[in-house]
Formats: sequence, C-alpha cells, structure tokens
Amino acid sequence: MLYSLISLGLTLTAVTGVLAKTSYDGAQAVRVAVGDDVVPLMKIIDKLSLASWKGVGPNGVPRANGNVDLVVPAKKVAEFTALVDGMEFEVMHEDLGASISAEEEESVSFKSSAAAAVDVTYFNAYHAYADHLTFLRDLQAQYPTRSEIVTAGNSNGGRPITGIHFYGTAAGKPAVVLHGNVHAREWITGMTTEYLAWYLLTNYASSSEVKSFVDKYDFYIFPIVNPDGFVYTQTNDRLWRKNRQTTPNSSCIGRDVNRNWPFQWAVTGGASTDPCNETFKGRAAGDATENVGLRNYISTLAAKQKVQLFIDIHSYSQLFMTPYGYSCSALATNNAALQSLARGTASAIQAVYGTVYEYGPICSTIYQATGSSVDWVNDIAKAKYTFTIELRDTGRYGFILPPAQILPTALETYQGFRYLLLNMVL
Ligand code: 0X9
Ligand code: ZN
Repeated sequence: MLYSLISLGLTLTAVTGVLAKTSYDGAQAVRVAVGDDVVPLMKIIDKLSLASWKGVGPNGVPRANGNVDLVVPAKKVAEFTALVDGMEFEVMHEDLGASISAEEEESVSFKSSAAAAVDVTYFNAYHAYADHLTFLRDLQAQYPTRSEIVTAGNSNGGRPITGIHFYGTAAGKPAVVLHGNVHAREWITGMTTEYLAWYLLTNYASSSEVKSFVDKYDFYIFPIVNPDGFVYTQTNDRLWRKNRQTTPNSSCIGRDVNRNWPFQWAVTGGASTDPCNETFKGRAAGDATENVGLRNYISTLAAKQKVQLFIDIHSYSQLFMTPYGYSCSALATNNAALQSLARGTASAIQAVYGTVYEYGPICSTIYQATGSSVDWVNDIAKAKYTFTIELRDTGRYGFILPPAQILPTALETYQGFRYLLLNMVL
C-alpha cells in the first residue's frame, strides 16, 4: 500500500516497454517532527501512501519523538499540506524533480560516460556506473605494482561487484574492508569510498603517514556493492534503495541487502517480510545475490589474513555506528574500544568543517536493524573493528546531496578514517 505508487510506475514500464523514468517534478521532500503520539502522522502516511526517507519503521509506523522525512508526490502536496496543518514540519526539497535535474546537470559526465579523470576533479560530480568502473581501472593502472582489481561475485543482474585491493611493501597483511553504495540512492557513499582509495594510493609515495597505513594493511575497497540498484537510480528511479532481485509470487522487486546478512536474521522488528517494503529482508537469510558474493569474499579474507576493520558506508544522518543492529541490549565484546574509536572518529570529522556526527551502537543510535552488514562482519567474520557510517547531511538535502558537497564530505570522512588507521590496535 505504502509503495503502490512505485509499483504502478514499474507496471507501466513493463507494459509499455518504455524506459519511463519516475518523475519527481513538483514532488516535495518534507520533514515532520513526531511527538509521543505517532497515530495522526501514521494516518496521513497511510492515506496518501507516502514513501519515507527516514523515520518510518519496517511496520510502517513512524518512530516516536523523532523526525520523519517523507516524499510527497506533486498531486498530493496540497492535500498533505492541509493534513499536516498544526504539526511541526518543514519542506526540504520544494521541487524534488528540480533538485534531481540540478544534480544531473552539474554532473558533467553523468550521462556521457566520458572517460573519468583520475584526479581530484573526478570528485566534483556524480558519475555514470561505467565511469565508476573506469575510475577504478585507471586508478589501478597507475599503481600496478601494489594494487589489483578484485570482484566479490556478481550482482543479481550479473554485474561483477568490483573493488580495488591495494597494499604497500607486501600483500597479505590484515584487511581493511570498505563497502559503499549498498543502498542504491546513496550516491555520496560511492564517491566518498572512491576518494579514500584514491587518497591513499596517490599519496603513498609522498606521505610517510599514508605509506605507513598502506604498508600496515591490505585495503579492499568496493565503492558500489549494489550495482544493479545503482544503475536503476540513473535509468529509472533516482530514489531506488534495494537491489533488483525478484521474489516468487510478488510483483515487487528488490531485497534490502543491508537486512539480508545471515546473522540473527530471523529476529523480528528490524526488517520487513513484505517484498514491497523498502527494508524487505529477503525470503531466507543471505538470499540476496550480492550478499552471497560479499560474504564469501569477506569470509575468505577473514580466514586468510583476518579482517582488521570493516566500514559499511551509507547516507544520510551524520552518524558513526557500531554493532549491534539486531538488539539494543546486546553489546559487542569490544564495545568499550569501539565506542572510544567512534568518539575519536566523530571528533576528527568535526574538526575539518564543523560537521557534527553522533556515535553509538546502531540499535540505540538509529533504530533496530536485523541482517545488517556489521552484525555479521563482527560476529561471523570476527572483524576486529566494525563500523557503519551515515554520511552528510542531516536532512536539508538528504539523498540528493549537491555535487559541491562531494569533496568536502570526502575530505572530512578521510580525517575520520585516518583517525581509525592511527588509533586501531593490531
Ligand atoms: O537502514 C539502514 O540500513 C541504515 N540507514 S539508511 O538510511 N542508510 O538505510 C542504517 C542501519 C545500520 N547500518 C548498518 N548496519 N550498516
Ligand atoms: Zn543506507
């Protein structure tokens, strides 16, 4: 019901065979402050079948005493505005369609698939999927003696999940693993992940500090772990989140790859069992094609050289979080060390431009989430340190973060990453 609009769009595309891009012209992104009583807002969301960016649980109920960020289709703006009269709310995007067009226009190579330059100008714009692959290959080609292109299986649509592995004096050291863009619409995350790889490789020869990091660890950086979803955000629907896997007996598409990891997957309340929901957990633990490739890859690393650090990179909310997602009472055995590193990372980020990050365990900091990557990587792959970050912003632009913020986001995130690399214990 909540997503009937999206399914209608998909049905039309299927029937006509035309690539009908979901239009957000005149649609708004709005933030509503929720008090103790969630019922009035829940009724509005239900009545208008509104999609949510943040703040609505897997059961469709808004979270009390927080913000709910909603997408209001153009045709429903007037009715919505009348219905929320008396509630505290603000408009984030006056015209989402215009914001999305601006993002495309400012991203010069977004449509052209022009060869991406492996220099800092790459981070001035968002890019087509093909350009992301070119970026990785060109970067690797510049440092052939200490890097290789790697793949962690294939996506559901058959796209290799592509990353770069690099190292200093010798390969085979403890692994630092980064995943970007598991959620398709979180474009800032792939860009930022690429920046971290680019920065470490291009500064290896000139910076003794960077050299010490790259000599100490093997880096495995996968900027876009959900390529099918990512491509879909560029061809069909900018706000798509999940992968593009079908589910028998449902016309709805996609699993939330960050609700599918096979650890405490069956715990209730932290994901949806409805294939039409944005947080659909899949039909069985680990049944998302991308999850199979990613976890096989990490398992191999864990067995071979141990995983020192794993970070799953998301947006938006400016949070730096630790296990667990599945439970608010369970704490990681090294929780004290994780919180201390998280606190330092948050302040290292803030020191650059004043961007404020909060930190803490996922479940108590953001919400309960089962089958999320960090729980599995912590308990099954036994990574020494496991985190997930929600990059900029806190909701002014949300998922449609202007290209001018890519570089500042990447720069401050590097400082947080640097803090971890300096302060982790082997
Ligand atoms: O809901 C999520 O998966 C994450 N928020 S997002 O808006 N980016 O979708 C937060 C869940 C915790 N993250 C991880 N466990 N990686
Ligand atoms: Zn996400």
